[in-house]
Amino acid sequence: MNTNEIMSRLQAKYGNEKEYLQAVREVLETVEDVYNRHPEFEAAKIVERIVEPDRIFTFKVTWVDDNGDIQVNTGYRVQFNAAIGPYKGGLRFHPSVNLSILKFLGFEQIFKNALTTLPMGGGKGGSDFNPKGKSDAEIMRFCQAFMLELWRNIGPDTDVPAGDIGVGGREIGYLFGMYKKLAREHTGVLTGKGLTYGGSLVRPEATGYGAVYFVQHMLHLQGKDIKDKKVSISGFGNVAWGAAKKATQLGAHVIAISGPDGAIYDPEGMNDEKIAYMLELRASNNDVVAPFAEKFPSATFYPGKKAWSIKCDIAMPCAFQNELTGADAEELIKNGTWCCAEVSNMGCTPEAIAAFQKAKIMFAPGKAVNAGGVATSGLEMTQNAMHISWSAEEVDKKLHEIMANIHHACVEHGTQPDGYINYVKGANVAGFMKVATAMLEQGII
Ligand code: 2IT
Repeated sequence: MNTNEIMSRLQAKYGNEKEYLQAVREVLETVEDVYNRHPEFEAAKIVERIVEPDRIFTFKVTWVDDNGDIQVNTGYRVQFNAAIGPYKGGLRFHPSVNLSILKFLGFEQIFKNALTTLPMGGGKGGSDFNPKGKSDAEIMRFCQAFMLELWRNIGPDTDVPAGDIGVGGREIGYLFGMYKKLAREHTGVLTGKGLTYGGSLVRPEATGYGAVYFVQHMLHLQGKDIKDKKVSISGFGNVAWGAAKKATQLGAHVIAISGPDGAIYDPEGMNDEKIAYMLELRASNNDVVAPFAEKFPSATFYPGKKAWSIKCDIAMPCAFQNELTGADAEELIKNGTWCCAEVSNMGCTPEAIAAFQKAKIMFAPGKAVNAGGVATSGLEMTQNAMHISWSAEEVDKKLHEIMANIHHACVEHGTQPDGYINYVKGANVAGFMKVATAMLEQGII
């Protein structure tokens, strides 16, 4: 295969799908040399097949707001690849949601899920619905209307959605309630469920915890430890919360968080009270981080600023795709940052990744670092299928093992002749090879 040739074909067909093209290019560029050592892949047109979703559902979601006005949104589910298991991936509710974003997320999910070692294919879905400022009753009505369309296309062995930006435990509860009413089945059709109806302990924390476990492995390999390191985190949602909690538990100082309105700098770092307040802020549905500085005198709010302008050892983007640009990376490098672990999906632009790699700074991509979230969803599916529930210790132990394995796979496939570990290449090659082999063995379908 030739990445540029494939990209120009995709460009001609999907030229307006920027994020999707960006995600595909990154994977193809890094797997090209390994792929080309396998003529059987080329003969089976694995690359041409893997870049196209199996199918995409698009549907209208009509609901009534608290004023009695009718609202219309668009819902989607991208079923990208099921070579190694049922489609699996989150639902995102955010006004920016469109096909390009869901295709990039679904594509990334294929390789991330393969890295977890669990049997899950890749998928993603969501809506351009904006949860900001919506009442609880509006959220419920929207979730019910969304599921009224989606339910026919999902199932515990077909496609298992979960949360993502704008979809947390509350939304999963409303979605699950409606699914159950329509399907007349109580199954593990969604993950991220509440503990009283089939959810898994540690699932809410898993993405952030897993990310910090991954960082620990990166650091240990270089003879370092996370204790006493200064960590900057962007975002203040579920993922940022889990990362802040685990990093703080391990003795790191989380000195920055951020929101769409600006950044919080707190030289004293996080503690239990501040971490708990992150959840309160998020639950308010206002999408602002400024009140953090009103509540905690040690914290300062910088309107319109990103977390990346603050000096830190370790940067952990936990918010949005392309949130850390080339200029941000240069600023971090200038300020002495020596490790960046991408926790958001495709959180760094290609220019940012190139800058980190050029400076030989430790950098690991989202599909490896944040895989603990979907891995724990996989553990939730297993518990549901077995009709049992594991203790928090059991789940956390399995999460630890999975993150260690992912790190090992990245090192195995990404170590360069000079010793620098290209985690992007390592993650892509390890994930891709597994899916490509599964596709090959299952014939032309
Ligand atoms: O990006 C992700 O991996 C998620 N939003 C979680 C997906 C899942 O199925 O738990």
